Amino acid sequence: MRARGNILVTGGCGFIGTAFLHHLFSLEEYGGTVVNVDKLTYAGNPLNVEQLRRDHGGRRYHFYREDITNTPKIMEILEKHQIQTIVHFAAESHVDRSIVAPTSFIETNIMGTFSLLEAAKAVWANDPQGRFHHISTDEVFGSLGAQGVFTEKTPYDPKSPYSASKASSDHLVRAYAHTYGMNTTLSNCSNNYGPWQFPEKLLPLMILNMQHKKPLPVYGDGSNVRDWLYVMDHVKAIDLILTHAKRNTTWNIGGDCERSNLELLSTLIKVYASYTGEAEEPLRDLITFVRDRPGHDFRYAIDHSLLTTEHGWTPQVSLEKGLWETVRWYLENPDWIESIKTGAYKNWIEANYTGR
Ligand code: NAD
Ligand code: TDX
Repeated sequence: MRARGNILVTGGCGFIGTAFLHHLFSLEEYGGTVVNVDKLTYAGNPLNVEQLRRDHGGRRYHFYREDITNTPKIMEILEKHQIQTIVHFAAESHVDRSIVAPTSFIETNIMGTFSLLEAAKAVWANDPQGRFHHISTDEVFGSLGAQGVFTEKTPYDPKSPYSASKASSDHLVRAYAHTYGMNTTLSNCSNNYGPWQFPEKLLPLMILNMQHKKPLPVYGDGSNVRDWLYVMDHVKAIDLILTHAKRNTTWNIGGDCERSNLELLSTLIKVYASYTGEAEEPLRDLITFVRDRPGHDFRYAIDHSLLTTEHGWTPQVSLEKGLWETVRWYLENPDWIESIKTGAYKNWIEANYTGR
């Protein structure tokens, strides 16, 4: 087993980064230092990790409000905290935003990853153990028809500004391993869902709209297919890769849970109605078909058999159980939702984090 050592997490105030930080601090056998570097864009909410800050802040947990494109600052952090592992989540992550305003996707996803690689290359020049794990998406493989699956060998064919920027960052990571001998690993995962996801993404958006009896906007005819994975299953797979995978390897991670958007919504409505005790029919009546996303990828499907065969990982949380937990979390955390709606968490950031 490879020791994790001290870990730098980028984007730890976002959806999956938050889940990963909570996972790390739940591990009895891990006692290392964890540093969270996050620029706190609209998607980064420090309330997600406030409990970790209270319990471990200034000791095992450190936070820097910083842009990953700031190479000298990242080098300073890597040296100061003697980081042995980087887990790189930070990104612009929403496809719709990338269609409307792609610039920040190029800056963060491409230039930001380049900057991190440069910083790690410089600081780890004499340390072949330093591991750079890059978090990527199945969207780099493009769009499938009704048949077929993405394997680790599927050629890249990204279709949106988001997926093109992620594909570019994947290529940079592999190029740094090949050219400079850097110790890297990379994972391409399917659609995640669970607590802390910013409510621009399909599932939290639908849950909150159901709560307020607002229309449930389905793009096109709702036949597009995604493979859904509960976020805590994803972060366990990442940790397994950090601790067990050989250097310069790539891993697909998926949920064995392909659903069309309409099928997913139908299950969500069932779970939501059962949780709240409401009737399903009035919720179904909220479904509204809207203009399709431009260039909308039709289907993603992930073959994760390599990770299963080599390291025994499989998704543990069923869709029904995961959706139940997700509905529960969004309905039981109105303060979190309110902080986003009112922008109050941004004021809190300015009061607490500016200049630190
Ligand atoms: P998110 O949008 O919820 O969070 C992104 C985080 O990165 C935020 O906290 C934000 O403040 C931070 N960030 C953005 N730009 C930054 C910058 N320049 N410097 C420092 N921090 C910055 O995203 P997510 O859904 O948690 O996704 C995390 C990673 O996982 C991304 O790389 C994404 O491509 C990948 N991924 C996501 C999914 C999914 O379903 N959400 C699936 C597969 C892969
Ligand atoms: O209102 C909506 N209505 C709708 O029909 C929204 C927001 C989405 N959709 C559709 C589009 C997709 O087919 O639902 C599906 C899921 O949409 P998103 O939640 O926007 O996710 P997706 O575009 O599939 O990308 C997600 O998974 C892969 C993440 O946002 C990416 O960061 C990740 O890489």
